[in-house]
Amino acid sequence: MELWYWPDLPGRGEFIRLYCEASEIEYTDMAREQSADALVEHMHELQGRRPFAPPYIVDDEVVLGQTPLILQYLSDKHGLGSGEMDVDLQLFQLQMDIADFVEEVHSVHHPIAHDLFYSDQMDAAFEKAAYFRAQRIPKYLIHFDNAIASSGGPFTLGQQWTHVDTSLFQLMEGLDYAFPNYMKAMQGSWPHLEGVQGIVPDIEPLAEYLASERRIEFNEDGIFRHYEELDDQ
Ligand SMILES: N[C@@H](CCC(=O)N[C@@H](CS)C(=O)NCC(=O)O)C(=O)O
Repeated sequence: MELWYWPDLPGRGEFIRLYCEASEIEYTDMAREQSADALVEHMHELQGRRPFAPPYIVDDEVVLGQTPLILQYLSDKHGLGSGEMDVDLQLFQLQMDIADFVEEVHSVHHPIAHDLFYSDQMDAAFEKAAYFRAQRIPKYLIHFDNAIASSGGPFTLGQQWTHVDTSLFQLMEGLDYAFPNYMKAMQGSWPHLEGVQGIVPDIEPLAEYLASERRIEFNEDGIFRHYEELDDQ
């Protein structure tokens, strides 16, 4: 399977990488093997009902974008779901909630336009960040915490981890990176989620990946960016 994503940032691609690594699904990280230019060229070559933006996968005849959909597809294909349609759809629903939240995280440092630099929209970002920390982070994290609690934990499906758990791990890591003061002050507010964050790295193949050079560190080109002025002061 080919994974196409920007080579120098974790971004949305990392949600796919983590799940593949944890589940030992083989993939080639195409733009990391080739280049960002190769990704742009490859996207241009895709025709018709093509993905709007990376990440996307090419798996024989299947060409799919949208992070939640890719994860659901991989889970179904490899028999890694719950085995019950209603539960798998709820996992997909949670994955879409995560995607919505990820978009909001991005819009904190890019509140006006995707194509402008952060430095061109800092004032609006400062205002947006205060609202985001006060209202949106708690609203989403309590929602995810409740989802885990309802299964009895430690994962979203009790003893069985799924793509939702690897994604929640990445989400929490990203928030810790972007808003360290806020996350420290709020520690203990979402204990089940913090539990998932602590336990996901113990999934064996994942531990190896996380310690490897293949794991891309968070940086200021990605979705989770650390700008001191956007964190609690
Ligand atoms: N909803 C999509 C969003 C995809 C997306 O926005 N990808 C970013 C990179 S993380 C991109 O390259 N966007 C280009 C654009 O929006 O013009 C998903 O969850 O995968």
